Amino acid sequence: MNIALIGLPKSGKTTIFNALTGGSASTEKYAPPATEPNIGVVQVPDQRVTRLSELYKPKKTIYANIEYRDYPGIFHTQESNPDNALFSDIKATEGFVVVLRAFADEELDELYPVGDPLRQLLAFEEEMLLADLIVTERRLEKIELGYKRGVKTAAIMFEEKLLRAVCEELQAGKPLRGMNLNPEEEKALRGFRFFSQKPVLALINCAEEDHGSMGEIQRQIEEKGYAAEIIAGRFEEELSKLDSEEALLFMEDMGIGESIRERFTHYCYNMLGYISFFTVGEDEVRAWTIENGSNAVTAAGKIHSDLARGFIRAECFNYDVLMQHGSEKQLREKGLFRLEGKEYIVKDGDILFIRFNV
Ligand SMILES: Nc1nc2c(ncn2[C@@H]2O[C@H](COP(=O)(O)OP(=O)(O)OP(=O)(O)O)[C@@H](O)[C@H]2O)c(=O)[nH]1
Ligand SMILES: [Mg+2]
Repeated sequence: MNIALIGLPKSGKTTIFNALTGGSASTEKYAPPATEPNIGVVQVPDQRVTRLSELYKPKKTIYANIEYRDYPGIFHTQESNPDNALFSDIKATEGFVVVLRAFADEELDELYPVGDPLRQLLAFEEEMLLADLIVTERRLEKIELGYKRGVKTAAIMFEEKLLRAVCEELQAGKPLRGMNLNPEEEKALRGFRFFSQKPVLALINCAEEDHGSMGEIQRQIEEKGYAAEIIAGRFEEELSKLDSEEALLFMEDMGIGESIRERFTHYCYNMLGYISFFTVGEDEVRAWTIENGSNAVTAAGKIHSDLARGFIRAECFNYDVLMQHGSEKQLREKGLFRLEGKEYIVKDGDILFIRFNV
């Protein structure tokens, strides 16, 4: 899973990235925009994997992980140029955490006057729409040119019609993630990796002392249809440098129940609609990530394409049931070890054994 931290300049992206990854990337106030993203991979904290590992005592325990990619402040500074190398990099990520500056800083307000968090988010979205529109219009021009040269297949005509609809949507100021697409249309658009099609979480980055009073701003953003969360970025960065007991005390003071890594894990899974399933055994206990609503074959394919190709059935039980009954042996005896076919929809916390034949 990979997630982009993006937003207008100096919104605190790198500060949050450091807090998340334990890194120490530069957050120099007057530094010009970086040219490369900071990249950090973070293990997804999951008690269930830890418990399963205690139970099965495998040689290897593998947690899921999330790659965070912290981009320099884009748009405004670099124009919405779709040829910008960073753009294609950003587009390859699965979801965007858009960091909004809600901490007061007179110098930054003067250098980068970005307005209140909701304005920042809308401005950012507008830039995404514009970048998508440029890509769409370019493609349409190419198609037109092809028509003139006699290239007019059914597939291209289908694409043209779809892109016209996309254009209309964008020109009306509507992000593409709200468009109702059938699977065929979805497939036709996938290659474009449109910005405004990505799932977005708005992250309100405020000063420590304002952490409890950002509710109204959060509500305004949610009213516009976005998921929104609040974070005190610099405070979190400082926390990440403390040992965990000390950090816990400060978190309690602030009324924060979970570490930034745990919270971000929920944010990212929710934003992307992902769930976890597990494989267990003597060799390895491992967490896997799939889209909620995926069937057993898709889950098998996550593990290895052979498992999907030769899928026969999944033997399965859920983590919670395992914990209730204590051991796999108990589950077998009580008939709770289920056999599931291809169409079975995998649930969060399922433990799967794939039977296959290739
Ligand atoms: N007061 C306060 N300052 C912050 C907070 N987060 C970031 N800053 C300051 O804002 C400035 C920019 O922070 P960065 O984390 O580098 O921001 P950025 O979004 O990565 O900046 P660019 O990558 O250049 O767009 C630094 O001087 C930070 O110390 C915060 O939560 N509170
Ligand atoms: Mg930065």
